[in-house]
Amino acid sequence: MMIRKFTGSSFKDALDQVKQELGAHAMILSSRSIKSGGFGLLQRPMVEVTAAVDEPDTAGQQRASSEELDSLVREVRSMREEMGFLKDTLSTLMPGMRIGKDKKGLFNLLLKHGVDPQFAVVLLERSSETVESLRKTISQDIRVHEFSPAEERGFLFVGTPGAGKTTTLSKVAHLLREKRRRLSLITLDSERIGAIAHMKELSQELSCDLKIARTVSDLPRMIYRDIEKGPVLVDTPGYNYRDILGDIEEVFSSGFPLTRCCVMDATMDSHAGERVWQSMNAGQIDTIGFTKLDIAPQYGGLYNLSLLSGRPVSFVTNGPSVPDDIRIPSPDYVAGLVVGGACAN
Ligand SMILES: Nc1nc2c(ncn2[C@@H]2O[C@H](COP(=O)(O)OP(=O)(O)OP(=O)(O)O)[C@@H](O)[C@H]2O)c(=O)[nH]1
Ligand SMILES: [Mg+2]
Repeated sequence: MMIRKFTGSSFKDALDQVKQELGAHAMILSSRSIKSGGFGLLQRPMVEVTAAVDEPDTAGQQRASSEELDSLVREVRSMREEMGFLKDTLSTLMPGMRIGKDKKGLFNLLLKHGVDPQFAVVLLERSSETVESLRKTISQDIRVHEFSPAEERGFLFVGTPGAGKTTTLSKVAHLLREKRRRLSLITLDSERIGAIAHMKELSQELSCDLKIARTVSDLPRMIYRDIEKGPVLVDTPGYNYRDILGDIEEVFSSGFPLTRCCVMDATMDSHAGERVWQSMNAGQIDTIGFTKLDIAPQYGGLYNLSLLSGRPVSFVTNGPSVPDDIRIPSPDYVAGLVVGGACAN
Protein backbone atom coordinates (compact mmCIF):
# COMPACT_ATOMS: atom_id res chain seq x y z
CA MET A 1 0.00 0.00 0.00
CA MET A 2 1.33 3.41 -0.84
CA ILE A 3 0.71 6.27 1.68
CA ARG A 4 1.25 9.94 0.82
CA LYS A 5 0.52 13.37 2.30
CA PHE A 6 -1.03 16.20 0.29
CA THR A 7 -1.19 19.85 1.31
CA GLY A 8 -3.70 22.31 -0.10
CA SER A 9 -5.14 25.71 0.62
CA SER A 10 -8.44 23.98 1.43
CA PHE A 11 -9.65 20.48 2.05
CA LYS A 12 -11.10 20.43 -1.46
CA ASP A 13 -7.79 21.53 -2.93
CA ALA A 14 -5.90 18.74 -1.09
CA LEU A 15 -8.56 16.23 -2.11
CA ASP A 16 -8.26 17.19 -5.78
CA GLN A 17 -4.52 16.49 -5.57
CA VAL A 18 -5.19 13.10 -3.98
CA LYS A 19 -7.55 12.15 -6.81
CA GLN A 20 -5.19 13.40 -9.43
CA GLU A 21 -2.13 11.62 -8.05
CA LEU A 22 -3.52 8.45 -6.57
CA GLY A 23 -6.71 8.00 -8.51
CA ALA A 24 -10.36 7.68 -7.58
CA HIS A 25 -9.78 4.57 -5.40
CA ALA A 26 -7.47 6.34 -2.92
CA MET A 27 -8.53 6.21 0.74
CA ILE A 28 -8.34 9.25 3.01
CA LEU A 29 -6.62 8.15 6.20
CA SER A 30 -6.60 11.52 8.04
CA SER A 31 -6.70 15.28 7.56
CA ARG A 32 -5.56 18.19 9.68
CA SER A 33 -5.11 22.01 9.53
CA ILE A 34 -1.54 23.26 9.37
CA LYS A 35 0.27 26.64 8.90
CA SER A 36 2.79 27.04 6.13
CA GLY A 37 5.22 29.64 4.70
CA GLY A 38 6.72 32.78 6.55
CA PHE A 39 6.60 33.55 10.29
CA GLY A 40 3.89 34.72 12.63
CA LEU A 41 1.08 36.54 10.88
CA LEU A 42 2.64 35.78 7.49
CA GLN A 43 1.94 32.11 7.82
CA ARG A 44 -0.99 30.81 5.71
CA PRO A 45 -3.55 28.26 7.01
CA MET A 46 -3.37 25.01 4.99
CA VAL A 47 -4.97 21.55 5.04
CA GLU A 48 -2.91 18.36 5.08
CA VAL A 49 -4.54 15.17 3.90
CA THR A 50 -2.98 11.74 4.33
CA ALA A 51 -4.19 9.30 1.69
CA ALA A 52 -3.37 5.74 0.71
CA VAL A 53 -3.84 3.53 -2.37
CA ASP A 54 -3.17 -0.16 -3.14
CA GLU A 55 0.02 -0.48 -5.14
CA PRO A 56 -0.31 -2.59 -8.29
CA ASP A 57 1.23 -6.05 -7.23
CA THR A 58 2.37 -7.61 -10.53
CA ALA A 59 4.32 -10.49 -8.94
CA GLY A 60 1.38 -11.31 -6.69
CA GLN A 61 -1.01 -11.25 -9.61
CA GLN A 62 1.23 -13.60 -11.61
CA ARG A 63 1.40 -15.98 -8.63
CA ALA A 64 -2.38 -15.90 -8.34
CA SER A 65 -2.97 -16.55 -12.03
CA SER A 66 -0.50 -19.46 -12.12
CA GLU A 67 -2.29 -20.98 -9.08
CA GLU A 68 -5.60 -20.54 -10.89
CA LEU A 69 -4.12 -22.25 -13.95
CA ASP A 70 -2.85 -25.17 -11.84
CA SER A 71 -6.24 -25.65 -10.27
CA LEU A 72 -7.88 -25.50 -13.71
CA VAL A 73 -5.50 -28.17 -15.01
CA ARG A 74 -6.23 -30.34 -11.96
CA GLU A 75 -9.96 -29.95 -12.55
CA VAL A 76 -9.68 -30.86 -16.23
CA ARG A 77 -7.60 -33.95 -15.32
CA SER A 78 -10.12 -35.11 -12.75
CA MET A 79 -12.96 -34.51 -15.24
CA ARG A 80 -11.08 -36.61 -17.79
CA GLU A 81 -10.64 -39.42 -15.25
CA GLU A 82 -14.34 -39.26 -14.42
CA MET A 83 -15.23 -39.36 -18.13
CA GLY A 84 -12.98 -42.41 -18.62
CA PHE A 85 -14.61 -44.11 -15.64
CA LEU A 86 -18.08 -43.25 -16.97
CA LYS A 87 -17.15 -44.59 -20.41
CA ASP A 88 -15.92 -47.88 -18.89
CA THR A 89 -19.07 -48.19 -16.78
CA LEU A 90 -21.34 -47.38 -19.69
CA SER A 91 -19.59 -49.82 -22.00
CA THR A 92 -20.39 -52.57 -19.48
CA LEU A 93 -23.98 -51.39 -19.21
CA MET A 94 -24.24 -50.61 -22.91
CA PRO A 95 -21.92 -53.13 -24.55
CA GLY A 96 -22.66 -51.69 -28.00
CA MET A 97 -20.31 -48.81 -27.21
CA ARG A 98 -17.42 -51.24 -27.71
CA ILE A 99 -18.53 -52.05 -31.25
CA GLY A 100 -16.99 -50.13 -34.14
CA LYS A 101 -19.09 -48.59 -36.92
CA ASP A 102 -18.25 -51.42 -39.35
CA LYS A 103 -19.94 -54.02 -37.11
CA LYS A 104 -22.85 -51.99 -35.74
CA GLY A 105 -25.22 -53.57 -38.28
CA LEU A 106 -24.27 -57.10 -37.21
CA PHE A 107 -24.55 -56.10 -33.57
CA ASN A 108 -28.11 -54.87 -34.14
CA LEU A 109 -28.91 -58.06 -36.04
CA LEU A 110 -27.78 -60.20 -33.09
CA LEU A 111 -29.77 -58.10 -30.62
CA LYS A 112 -32.84 -58.27 -32.86
CA HIS A 113 -32.60 -62.05 -32.72
CA GLY A 114 -32.31 -62.06 -28.93
CA VAL A 115 -28.59 -62.73 -28.46
CA ASP A 116 -27.40 -61.42 -25.12
CA PRO A 117 -25.62 -58.07 -25.74
CA GLN A 118 -22.50 -59.14 -23.85
CA PHE A 119 -22.29 -62.36 -25.86
CA ALA A 120 -22.90 -60.36 -29.06
CA VAL A 121 -19.90 -58.10 -28.36
CA VAL A 122 -17.59 -61.07 -27.82
CA LEU A 123 -18.93 -62.79 -30.94
CA LEU A 124 -18.27 -59.70 -33.04
CA GLU A 125 -14.77 -59.34 -31.66
CA ARG A 126 -14.12 -62.86 -32.96
CA SER A 127 -15.76 -62.41 -36.40
CA SER A 128 -15.18 -60.27 -39.45
CA GLU A 129 -17.85 -57.95 -40.84
CA THR A 130 -19.92 -60.54 -42.71
CA VAL A 131 -22.97 -62.53 -41.59
CA GLU A 132 -21.27 -65.67 -42.86
CA SER A 133 -18.24 -65.15 -40.64
CA LEU A 134 -20.55 -64.45 -37.69
CA ARG A 135 -22.49 -67.66 -38.38
CA LYS A 136 -19.23 -69.64 -38.41
CA THR A 137 -18.14 -68.13 -35.10
CA ILE A 138 -21.50 -68.98 -33.53
CA SER A 139 -21.34 -72.55 -34.81
CA GLN A 140 -17.93 -72.97 -33.13
CA ASP A 141 -19.63 -72.26 -29.79
CA ILE A 142 -22.55 -74.65 -30.24
CA ARG A 143 -22.07 -78.20 -29.03
CA VAL A 144 -24.44 -80.94 -30.12
CA HIS A 145 -25.18 -84.30 -28.57
CA GLU A 146 -24.01 -87.10 -30.87
CA PHE A 147 -27.32 -88.91 -31.26
CA SER A 148 -26.94 -92.36 -32.66
CA PRO A 149 -30.26 -94.30 -32.75
CA ALA A 150 -28.37 -97.56 -33.17
CA GLU A 151 -26.38 -97.13 -29.95
CA GLU A 152 -28.42 -94.81 -27.75
CA ARG A 153 -29.14 -96.01 -24.18
CA GLY A 154 -32.08 -93.67 -23.73
CA PHE A 155 -33.27 -90.34 -22.33
CA LEU A 156 -35.15 -88.91 -19.39
CA PHE A 157 -37.07 -85.76 -20.35
CA VAL A 158 -37.49 -83.03 -17.74
CA GLY A 159 -38.63 -79.44 -17.93
CA THR A 160 -41.27 -76.92 -17.02
CA PRO A 161 -45.00 -77.71 -17.48
CA GLY A 162 -46.03 -77.75 -21.14
CA ALA A 163 -42.46 -77.38 -22.45
CA GLY A 164 -43.01 -80.27 -24.86
CA LYS A 165 -41.51 -83.23 -22.95
CA THR A 166 -44.10 -85.85 -23.90
CA THR A 167 -44.31 -84.71 -27.53
CA THR A 168 -40.50 -84.74 -27.88
CA LEU A 169 -40.32 -88.16 -26.22
CA SER A 170 -42.87 -89.46 -28.73
CA LYS A 171 -40.82 -88.15 -31.65
CA VAL A 172 -37.57 -89.58 -30.26
CA ALA A 173 -39.34 -92.90 -29.66
CA HIS A 174 -40.14 -93.09 -33.38
CA LEU A 175 -36.53 -92.25 -34.32
CA LEU A 176 -35.24 -95.01 -32.06
CA ARG A 177 -37.85 -97.56 -33.05
CA GLU A 178 -36.78 -97.31 -36.67
CA LYS A 179 -33.35 -98.69 -35.73
CA ARG A 180 -33.98 -100.81 -32.64
CA ARG A 181 -35.98 -103.95 -32.13
CA ARG A 182 -36.72 -103.25 -28.49
CA LEU A 183 -37.63 -99.90 -26.93
CA SER A 184 -39.04 -99.37 -23.41
CA LEU A 185 -41.12 -96.44 -22.17
CA ILE A 186 -41.54 -95.37 -18.56
CA THR A 187 -43.70 -92.53 -17.30
CA LEU A 188 -43.40 -90.78 -13.97
CA ASP A 189 -46.43 -88.67 -14.92
CA SER A 190 -48.67 -91.21 -13.22
CA GLU A 191 -51.40 -89.01 -11.78
CA ARG A 192 -52.94 -87.54 -14.90
CA ILE A 193 -55.20 -89.92 -16.76
CA GLY A 194 -54.65 -88.10 -20.05
CA ALA A 195 -50.87 -88.34 -19.72
CA ILE A 196 -51.00 -92.08 -19.09
CA ALA A 197 -53.45 -92.57 -21.96
CA HIS A 198 -51.08 -90.75 -24.33
CA MET A 199 -48.15 -92.97 -23.33
CA LYS A 200 -50.28 -96.13 -23.66
CA GLU A 201 -51.27 -95.12 -27.16
CA LEU A 202 -47.63 -94.50 -28.08
CA SER A 203 -46.49 -97.83 -26.67
CA GLN A 204 -49.18 -99.61 -28.68
CA GLU A 205 -48.30 -97.74 -31.84
CA LEU A 206 -44.63 -98.65 -31.51
CA SER A 207 -45.24 -102.09 -30.01
CA CYS A 208 -43.08 -101.39 -27.01
CA ASP A 209 -43.29 -101.84 -23.28
CA LEU A 210 -44.73 -99.11 -20.98
CA LYS A 211 -44.20 -98.95 -17.23
CA ILE A 212 -45.81 -96.50 -14.87
CA ALA A 213 -43.49 -95.36 -12.06
CA ARG A 214 -45.26 -93.90 -9.02
CA THR A 215 -42.06 -92.38 -7.58
CA VAL A 216 -38.44 -91.91 -8.58
CA SER A 217 -37.46 -94.83 -6.33
CA ASP A 218 -39.34 -97.15 -8.75
CA LEU A 219 -36.98 -96.15 -11.56
CA PRO A 220 -33.78 -98.15 -10.84
CA ARG A 221 -35.59 -101.48 -10.92
CA MET A 222 -37.46 -100.58 -14.13
CA ILE A 223 -34.56 -98.94 -15.98
CA TYR A 224 -31.89 -101.55 -15.17
CA ARG A 225 -34.13 -104.40 -16.27
CA ASP A 226 -35.12 -102.78 -19.59
CA ILE A 227 -31.84 -101.15 -20.56
CA GLU A 228 -30.31 -104.57 -21.18
CA LYS A 229 -32.83 -105.10 -23.99
CA GLY A 230 -32.76 -101.71 -25.69
CA PRO A 231 -33.07 -97.95 -25.16
CA VAL A 232 -35.34 -96.58 -22.43
CA LEU A 233 -37.29 -93.31 -22.58
CA VAL A 234 -38.64 -91.76 -19.38
CA ASP A 235 -41.32 -89.06 -19.32
CA THR A 236 -41.77 -86.84 -16.25
CA PRO A 237 -44.44 -84.38 -15.11
CA GLY A 238 -43.54 -80.70 -15.36
CA TYR A 239 -44.86 -79.31 -12.10
CA ASN A 240 -42.09 -80.72 -9.85
CA TYR A 241 -39.11 -81.00 -12.18
CA ARG A 242 -36.63 -79.78 -9.59
CA ASP A 243 -37.68 -82.39 -7.02
CA ILE A 244 -37.51 -85.10 -9.66
CA LEU A 245 -33.94 -84.18 -10.61
CA GLY A 246 -32.92 -84.05 -6.93
CA ASP A 247 -34.53 -87.42 -6.19
CA ILE A 248 -32.83 -88.99 -9.22
CA GLU A 249 -29.44 -87.86 -7.98
CA GLU A 250 -30.16 -89.34 -4.57
CA VAL A 251 -31.62 -92.64 -5.78
CA PHE A 252 -28.97 -93.19 -8.47
CA SER A 253 -26.03 -92.26 -6.27
CA SER A 254 -23.54 -94.07 -8.50
CA GLY A 255 -24.73 -92.26 -11.66
CA PHE A 256 -27.86 -92.12 -13.80
CA PRO A 257 -27.65 -94.51 -16.77
CA LEU A 258 -29.71 -92.40 -19.22
CA THR A 259 -29.13 -88.97 -20.77
CA ARG A 260 -31.05 -86.32 -18.82
CA CYS A 261 -32.50 -83.96 -21.42
CA CYS A 262 -33.81 -80.60 -20.25
CA VAL A 263 -36.66 -79.63 -22.59
CA MET A 264 -36.75 -75.88 -23.15
CA ASP A 265 -39.61 -74.05 -24.81
CA ALA A 266 -37.96 -71.75 -27.40
CA THR A 267 -40.92 -69.35 -27.33
CA MET A 268 -39.83 -68.20 -23.87
CA ASP A 269 -37.89 -64.97 -23.99
CA SER A 270 -34.16 -65.25 -23.27
CA HIS A 271 -34.44 -64.03 -19.69
CA ALA A 272 -37.18 -66.50 -18.83
CA GLY A 273 -35.13 -69.32 -20.38
CA GLU A 274 -32.09 -68.33 -18.37
CA ARG A 275 -34.16 -68.19 -15.17
CA VAL A 276 -35.48 -71.71 -15.82
CA TRP A 277 -31.94 -72.94 -16.38
CA GLN A 278 -30.72 -71.24 -13.22
CA SER A 279 -33.53 -72.85 -11.25
CA MET A 280 -32.08 -76.24 -12.14
CA ASN A 281 -29.02 -77.85 -10.71
CA ALA A 282 -26.77 -77.75 -13.79
CA GLY A 283 -24.94 -80.90 -12.72
CA GLN A 284 -28.19 -82.84 -13.04
CA ILE A 285 -28.68 -82.08 -16.76
CA ASP A 286 -26.75 -83.63 -19.66
CA THR A 287 -28.31 -82.10 -22.78
CA ILE A 288 -30.83 -79.48 -23.85
CA GLY A 289 -33.69 -79.99 -26.28
CA PHE A 290 -35.37 -76.90 -27.73
CA THR A 291 -39.04 -77.15 -28.67
CA LYS A 292 -41.56 -75.01 -30.56
CA LEU A 293 -39.04 -73.41 -32.91
CA ASP A 294 -41.87 -73.10 -35.45
CA ILE A 295 -43.64 -70.53 -33.26
CA ALA A 296 -40.64 -68.90 -31.56
CA PRO A 297 -40.20 -65.23 -32.53
CA GLN A 298 -36.38 -65.43 -32.46
CA TYR A 299 -33.60 -67.93 -31.81
CA GLY A 300 -30.91 -65.93 -29.97
CA GLY A 301 -31.99 -67.72 -26.78
CA LEU A 302 -30.66 -71.00 -28.18
CA TYR A 303 -27.19 -69.48 -28.35
CA ASN A 304 -27.46 -67.75 -24.95
CA LEU A 305 -28.56 -70.91 -23.21
CA SER A 306 -26.05 -73.16 -24.97
CA LEU A 307 -23.28 -70.87 -23.86
CA LEU A 308 -24.64 -70.31 -20.37
CA SER A 309 -25.28 -73.99 -19.72
CA GLY A 310 -22.30 -75.43 -21.55
CA ARG A 311 -24.61 -78.34 -22.43
CA PRO A 312 -24.89 -79.83 -25.92
CA VAL A 313 -28.12 -79.50 -27.86
CA SER A 314 -29.71 -82.89 -28.46
CA PHE A 315 -32.96 -82.10 -30.31
CA VAL A 316 -34.83 -79.20 -31.78
CA THR A 317 -38.53 -79.56 -32.58
CA ASN A 318 -40.42 -77.37 -34.99
CA GLY A 319 -44.03 -78.40 -34.85
CA PRO A 320 -46.46 -80.53 -32.85
CA SER A 321 -46.59 -83.35 -35.39
CA VAL A 322 -45.32 -86.74 -34.25
CA PRO A 323 -43.03 -88.13 -35.58
CA ASP A 324 -41.99 -85.59 -38.23
CA ASP A 325 -41.33 -82.30 -36.47
CA ILE A 326 -37.97 -83.03 -34.92
CA ARG A 327 -34.40 -82.53 -35.98
CA ILE A 328 -31.01 -83.64 -34.67
CA PRO A 329 -29.29 -80.31 -35.20
CA SER A 330 -25.78 -79.60 -36.38
CA PRO A 331 -23.90 -76.59 -34.95
CA ASP A 332 -24.26 -74.91 -38.36
CA TYR A 333 -28.03 -75.35 -38.34
CA VAL A 334 -28.35 -73.74 -34.89
CA ALA A 335 -25.97 -70.94 -35.88
CA GLY A 336 -28.05 -70.27 -39.00
CA LEU A 337 -31.16 -69.88 -36.86
CA VAL A 338 -29.40 -67.52 -34.45
CA VAL A 339 -28.44 -65.09 -37.25
CA GLY A 340 -31.99 -65.02 -38.52
CA GLY A 341 -32.52 -68.14 -40.58
CA ALA A 342 -35.90 -69.87 -40.76
CA CYS A 343 -36.36 -73.22 -39.06
CA ALA A 344 -37.07 -76.17 -41.30
CA ASN A 345 -36.86 -79.91 -41.05
N1 LIG B 1 -45.99 -75.66 -32.30
C1 LIG B 1 -45.40 -76.61 -31.56
N2 LIG B 1 -46.07 -77.15 -30.56
C2 LIG B 1 -45.45 -78.10 -29.81
C3 LIG B 1 -44.13 -78.52 -30.08
N3 LIG B 1 -43.79 -79.44 -29.15
C4 LIG B 1 -44.87 -79.58 -28.37
N4 LIG B 1 -45.87 -78.80 -28.76
C5 LIG B 1 -47.21 -78.65 -28.18
O1 LIG B 1 -47.06 -78.13 -26.87
C6 LIG B 1 -48.09 -78.61 -26.03
C7 LIG B 1 -47.48 -79.24 -24.79
O2 LIG B 1 -46.72 -80.35 -25.19
P1 LIG B 1 -46.45 -81.57 -24.23
O3 LIG B 1 -45.56 -82.51 -24.94
O4 LIG B 1 -47.71 -82.13 -23.69
O5 LIG B 1 -45.68 -80.83 -23.08
P2 LIG B 1 -45.20 -81.46 -21.69
O6 LIG B 1 -43.92 -80.80 -21.36
O7 LIG B 1 -45.19 -82.93 -21.76
O8 LIG B 1 -46.33 -80.93 -20.71
P3 LIG B 1 -46.63 -81.45 -19.22
O9 LIG B 1 -46.49 -82.93 -19.22
O10 LIG B 1 -48.02 -81.00 -18.99
O11 LIG B 1 -45.66 -80.78 -18.34
C8 LIG B 1 -48.87 -79.61 -26.87
O12 LIG B 1 -50.00 -78.97 -27.36
C9 LIG B 1 -47.92 -79.94 -28.01
O13 LIG B 1 -48.59 -80.32 -29.20
C10 LIG B 1 -43.44 -77.89 -31.17
O14 LIG B 1 -42.29 -78.15 -31.48
N5 LIG B 1 -44.12 -76.95 -31.87
MG1 LIG C 1 -46.12 -84.38 -20.58
